[in-house]
Amino acid sequence: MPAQDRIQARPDSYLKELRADVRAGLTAWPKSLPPKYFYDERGSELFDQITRLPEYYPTRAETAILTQRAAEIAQLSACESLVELGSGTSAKTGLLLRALSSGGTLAEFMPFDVDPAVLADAMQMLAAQYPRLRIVPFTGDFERDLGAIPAAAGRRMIAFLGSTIGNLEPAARSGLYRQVAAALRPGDTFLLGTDLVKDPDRLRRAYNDSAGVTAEFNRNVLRVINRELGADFDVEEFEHVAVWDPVNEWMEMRLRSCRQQRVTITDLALTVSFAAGEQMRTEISAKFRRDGIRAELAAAGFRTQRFWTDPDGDFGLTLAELLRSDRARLRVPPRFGEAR
Ligand code: AVJ
Repeated sequence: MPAQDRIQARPDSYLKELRADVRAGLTAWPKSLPPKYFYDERGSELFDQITRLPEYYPTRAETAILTQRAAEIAQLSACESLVELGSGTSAKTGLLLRALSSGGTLAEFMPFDVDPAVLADAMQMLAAQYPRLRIVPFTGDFERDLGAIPAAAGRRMIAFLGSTIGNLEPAARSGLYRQVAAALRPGDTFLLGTDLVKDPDRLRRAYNDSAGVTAEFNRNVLRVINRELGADFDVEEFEHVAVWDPVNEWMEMRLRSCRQQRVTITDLALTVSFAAGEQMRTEISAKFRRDGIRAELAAAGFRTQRFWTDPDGDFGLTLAELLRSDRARLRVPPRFGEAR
């Protein structure tokens, strides 16, 4: 058996942050809730179902790119350590792991996810499939806990697939890229999956499927709050809404209150009112353009090495190399004679 350490990043920080986020979101106007709280066991299962819906193309498109490019990615990154952010069930990871393992360089895999249950499942599967790989699951919030990832001995690649980056607004995205850069050394690589701007009708269908799975997924955040914070959301009294914002170029999921209602969140000693028809934002899912991705990454010190899409041009996968050292990123002038 390989050494399989389990790192738990501040385990009760989840509840503490949930309380703070829910209080902030429900007392603001307009109300909002962060998307990361969709993913309890049921939420992760619902998302898994979403990835198989006919309308939800991103997972299939990204898988197609990875299938075609895995060997090239392995060769270009030549990494010994792979960190996957928001790894979920690690389904797509299999493609990368196979390519990186047969390339012979990979020694360590760190799946990083908010949901420990999903990690435990993935762990079991991967440990059986890759007996020589050191698997170190990491429960945490990728917006906050990347600093806790131990440094790698050799070359590292951080993968952030599925366009989960699109859940963040531009300022938060650049914060994340900087954290990713800080967990890498120059020459290390960042593999980023991004859904691309396309026909709004297709986007709206992808986020409002005919089987109603996305609606259940959206409402699941209310179930999580009911259970974790002793709230009494009447889940059926909130309706799923998905809108395309053409200015920000992102899809927005909202929950619309079907009637005037009051909700009590016992653990917060908080009661909030919803007007009939009031909409609360639960997720943004930004859609990207090639040049925008390149520019965002460049601002954090990355040089785009490759940009691939699926044959339909629906989804983008970028492999970028970290150029600048910490010293340069922190705007510390180089010492005399030091290369920049
Ligand atoms: C897992 C964040 C990439 O934004 O498309 C799916 C989540 N939301 N359907 C996305 C989601 C609605 C998904 N991500």
